[in-house]
Amino acid sequence: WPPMPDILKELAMKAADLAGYKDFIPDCCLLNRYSVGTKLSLHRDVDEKDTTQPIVSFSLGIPAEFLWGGLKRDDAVQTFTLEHGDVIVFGGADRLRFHGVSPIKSYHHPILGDLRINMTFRKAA
Ligand code: MD6
Ligand code: FE
Repeated sequence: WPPMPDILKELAMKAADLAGYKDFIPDCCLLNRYSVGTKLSLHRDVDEKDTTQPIVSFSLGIPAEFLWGGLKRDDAVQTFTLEHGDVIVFGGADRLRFHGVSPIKSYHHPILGDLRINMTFRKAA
């Protein structure tokens, strides 16, 4: 895989620092590309070795409804909108919550058109 651009890595570290995770140094970035109608089912991110490290998520382009559940799959789910430029730091007691993205609604974003991009920065190793 190509290296992470330094500017993105530094932004992710700055966001983590502001949220109280000052030692976060990501070693990978997962980029998901959503077209209208696509979704991400409820899941937990458990493949990283050290889940005391947060995940930093950047959303770009058209908005998405983020599903924020609990520690068990059947727990109630809250929803909120992620818009262009929104950043989530997912850590601490919330790091292992179930979460997902509802089917993306049709929308036109001035820069990305009909696309949403989400980038999650992680310490995987
Ligand atoms: C998304 N994000 O917003 C999907 N995972 O498209 C995630 O699955 C996610 O935003 C872990 C931590 C933050 C996230
Ligand atoms: Fe996730």
